[in-house]
Amino acid sequence: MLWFTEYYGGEGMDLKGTGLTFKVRSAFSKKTRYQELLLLDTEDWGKVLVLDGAVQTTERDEFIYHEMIVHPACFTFVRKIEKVLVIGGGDGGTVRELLKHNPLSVDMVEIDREVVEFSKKELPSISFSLGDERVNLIFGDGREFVRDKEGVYDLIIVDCSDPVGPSKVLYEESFYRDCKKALKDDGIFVTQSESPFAQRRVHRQVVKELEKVFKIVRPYLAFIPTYPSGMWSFTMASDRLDPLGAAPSALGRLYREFVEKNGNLKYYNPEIHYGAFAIPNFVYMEE
Ligand code: AG3
Repeated sequence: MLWFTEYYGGEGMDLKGTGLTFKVRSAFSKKTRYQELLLLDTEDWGKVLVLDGAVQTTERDEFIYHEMIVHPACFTFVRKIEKVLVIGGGDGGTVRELLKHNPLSVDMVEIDREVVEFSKKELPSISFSLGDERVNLIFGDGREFVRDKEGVYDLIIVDCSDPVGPSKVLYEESFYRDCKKALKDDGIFVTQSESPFAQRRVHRQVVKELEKVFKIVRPYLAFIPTYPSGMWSFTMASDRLDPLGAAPSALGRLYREFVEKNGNLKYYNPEIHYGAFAIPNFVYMEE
């Protein structure tokens, strides 16, 4: 019998002696140019994609992460979403959810081509939208890509791994500044912002850096069972649009129209939209 444990305790982790263990039917691993890629076929979670020892996505709970990194921002727009940029997101789950909002185009800049190719083959239920004609796949460095863009995007989503290895630069103030410049005036920026319980320092740092750059910064939560501690966060930032400013009646109407076209979502709904922004006291308390 084979078991895999993600051990918590690396850089940025406040938990030092805890892990999450999966019973594994089979495993495949490969070193790419950027990281170690591992695919597990597990008893409980379906296929699980692991990068450098950190669980990125599982077939059973990926819907939570991917719905929550996309829909709160998309339902904050009252106008049509035209151009979107995704940085990272190699498994394709973020693009799959984005396309439900019918943007004109999605540029996705992923550093590791092999993660995309591998996900296309092994995780089709997550990656199937990557072949859509509105999606422009760019293999390269997202940090570099945004540097010279100005006023292009309605929405930028950073779907990255922990701040170690290739993702480290995606947690810096200068990157957030370049993203703001790449956005239209009423654009929205969203990043995954780690676990407020297991990586509280990193989470707080993300929020602090974003507050230096954007007028409105709103961290929010989702429950993701296979990530460290299960308590996960995202942070939305904008100079103009506030997810809590959307009128419940208008948002409810948009949501009903959305569901008529796309069918029901599995996690996000209008109640979650407002509720997710409620943060427990300990997260921002001084020690
Ligand atoms: N990206 C965020 C994963 C972070 C998980 N961290 C960990 N297991 N230590 C997920 C990418 C999904 N598209």
